[in-house]
Amino acid sequence: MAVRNIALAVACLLHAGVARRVQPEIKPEGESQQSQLAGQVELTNPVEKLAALLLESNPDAAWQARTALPHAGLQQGLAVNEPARFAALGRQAGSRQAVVPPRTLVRHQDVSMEDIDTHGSIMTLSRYMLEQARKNTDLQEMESLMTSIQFACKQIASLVARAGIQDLTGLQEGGGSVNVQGEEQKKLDVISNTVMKNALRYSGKVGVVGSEEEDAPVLIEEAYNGRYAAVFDPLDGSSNIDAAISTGTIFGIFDEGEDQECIIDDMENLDEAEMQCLVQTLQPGKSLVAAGYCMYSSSTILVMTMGDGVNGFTLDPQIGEFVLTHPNIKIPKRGKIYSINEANYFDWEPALQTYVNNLKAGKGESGEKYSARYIGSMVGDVHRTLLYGGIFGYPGDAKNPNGKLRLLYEGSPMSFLLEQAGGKSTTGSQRVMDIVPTSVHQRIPVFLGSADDIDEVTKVYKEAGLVKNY
Ligand code: AHM
Ligand code: MG
Repeated sequence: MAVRNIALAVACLLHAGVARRVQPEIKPEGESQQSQLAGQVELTNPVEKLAALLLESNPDAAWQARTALPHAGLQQGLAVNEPARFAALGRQAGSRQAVVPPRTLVRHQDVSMEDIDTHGSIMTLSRYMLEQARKNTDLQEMESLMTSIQFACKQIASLVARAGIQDLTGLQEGGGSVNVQGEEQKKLDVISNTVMKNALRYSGKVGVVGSEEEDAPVLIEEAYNGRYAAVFDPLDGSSNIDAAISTGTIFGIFDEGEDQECIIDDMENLDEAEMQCLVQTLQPGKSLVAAGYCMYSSSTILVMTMGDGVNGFTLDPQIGEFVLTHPNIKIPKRGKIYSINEANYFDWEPALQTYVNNLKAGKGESGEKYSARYIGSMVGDVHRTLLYGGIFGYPGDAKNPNGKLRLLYEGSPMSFLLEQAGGKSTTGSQRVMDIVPTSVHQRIPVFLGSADDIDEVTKVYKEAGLVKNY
């Protein structure tokens, strides 16, 4: 804790931008290190003096603080100041520096930051949204909405991380709590749903929400009502929770405008007409104005699109902010990984069996032998597919002709992201983004991934006559 406090104090002081830094000249070996500081470093600024005091009062903690500092600018600040400070303490500053090279911000490989001008500093999600809203005033309300969504993601990330400690693993009510789709709810399914719903409600920007854990769309009360409709899966892949494996929140945002209004007497007892009205507010994927996911894994990563490309932000636990780490994500045109639950193999169509067998044997279109990766958490599997390329699928089969994934809050938002990253998404015979939902929890088969991989599977379906419109 002490280390962390010093790290923060030093970071704040050096980041304040008022400390005048004088690069000390390291003299030849043998000369007194003490005299270097006395002769070469002026400490005129009170902030700089305070920083020096902090370093002198606990040098070991200060060294650890430096290694813990998250960002390049702060690292450099310390790097400039340290040699003289540690020289003053009779330490070998040079050798320490060699051990702890300044870190740089991790960025997604192969993409430039040209489109996103960070002016050399950290681009947080909040700042990114502010800048988007400044450029396009239509996005001002979206900015508020994203503030609420990122807050919910932070809360859920914290709950997921502490689930094993705080007795949040296992089934809701010890078992027997089943959602409208007949699935047993986990404790965290229910809590995450409440977190997400409240965040959206109090954003004041959402009129209706559709969630995997709600039987019917929920109308937000008038006091908070806003122009957007939000659909979400609060904790996708929650069957993995008890084993501390990746999970995620998926969200999609539709712009209903000011006109659409459903008059509901009693939310608990919707009649058919009220239900239809609410369902009509939910639209095909191509009408989404924003979509994304938060992945709770070794890092918490929020990946989103507002229809102009895909950006990924990693939660920096030291400052509690999502930081742009994956600007302008583009999925490779062709991958070498397939991600599918092969336990369903014997229920698949023969054409699909042959397609997967060919990938394994290196007899597909690319001629490459594919690897298999399957987490069983759509967010994790899609995130990897987005970064590495390949194909993720949950096809229909003999037991479940429409597959498992839900159109509104799984298929559509993920398809929007994939398409925005240069990939594709299909049921096998129909673009997922074109499908108009007929019910909130409608299931559809999904294949999504690299453009060439999706084209290949689409061809397989077409040649086998597996054409179906949803
Ligand atoms: P969930 O929303 O109930 O968690 O179910 C969706 C999940 C997806 O994350 C994942 O792709 C799929 O179910 C895995 O299903 P299976 O265990 O049948 O492979
Ligand atoms: Mg789900």
